[in-house]
Amino acid sequence: MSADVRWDVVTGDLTRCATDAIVNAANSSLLGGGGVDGAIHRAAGPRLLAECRTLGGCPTGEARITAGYQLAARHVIHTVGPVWQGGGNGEARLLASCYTASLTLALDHGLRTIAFPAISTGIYGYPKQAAAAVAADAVNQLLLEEPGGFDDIFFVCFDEASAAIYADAVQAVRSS
Ligand code: AR6
Repeated sequence: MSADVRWDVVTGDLTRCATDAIVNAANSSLLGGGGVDGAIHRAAGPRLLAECRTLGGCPTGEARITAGYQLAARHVIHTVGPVWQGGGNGEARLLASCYTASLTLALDHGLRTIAFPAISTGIYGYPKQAAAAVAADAVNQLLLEEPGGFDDIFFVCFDEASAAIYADAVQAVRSS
């Protein structure tokens, strides 16, 4: 991993992160939903939905960018995680792609501080330990390819138990 980037796992509310971008665990309509998606739309205000309507949706594993409107974050990167179906339907590849596509979009826009939620681990049912391992590996790979591309990357978990799982996964790739 590049020594230049700070990569931390924190417990808290993603909608309060004052980063260049927060990543939304959206659905393929990009028109809002429950979980962190609903919280982001509530905090950003109705102009976020208006911009999302112009995007025409987003396939699973890809990412799209909007402004952050009333959020502390300047931008929202919307990505669509896979629904957990037991692991045999390309879930890991698609989840890794969410992280890679989000960071690539951030790089394209010169965004250097990015906060991620635990994509797919809520309503979409992805087991947290498996999701954390995929997330950490995908971010680590991208950081190896783009050293110096970012200042801060945060994994923001809603509860301490999830944060411990993501922290273990980050530690595992850091020490590998
Ligand atoms: N800050 C940080 N993490 C949060 C927050 C928050 N404010 N709120 C929830 N989480 P989910 P998914 C955590 O369900 O599984 C929506 O309806 C939560 O504890 O938000 O990718 C979309 O429109 C969990 O660990 O996203 C899609 O239809 C993690 O965020 C669907 O849900 C992700 O949970 C996407 O499901």
